[in-house]
Amino acid sequence: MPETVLIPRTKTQPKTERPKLYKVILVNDDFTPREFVVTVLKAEFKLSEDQAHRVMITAHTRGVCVVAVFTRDVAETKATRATDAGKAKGYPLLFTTEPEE
Ligand code: TYC
Repeated sequence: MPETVLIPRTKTQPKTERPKLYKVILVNDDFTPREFVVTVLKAEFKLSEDQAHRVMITAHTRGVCVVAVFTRDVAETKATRATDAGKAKGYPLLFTTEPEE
């Protein structure tokens, strides 16, 4: 009887897919007070006063600024909550989301 040769198989680890990330983008407008934008950035995105001020000024001068990057659900929830905070005060403040390349 021919002998059976057992070859150990190397276990292939199933690859853990990294979730796609989404940018939250702050859009400039002519009406929302600067200080209110800073307050929303600190409250919703946990930015420091300094970080929030830089992000606000960047959006103010360039039109838009990336605030932070999250998984899709978190990005959309935060963008909606931050936009709604402006809406509640009658401001056209807008946060959008966009997938990372
Ligand atoms: N441009 C606004 C002003 O001059 C301030 C502002 C900055 C508004 C950034 C929105 O995303 C924004 N009062």
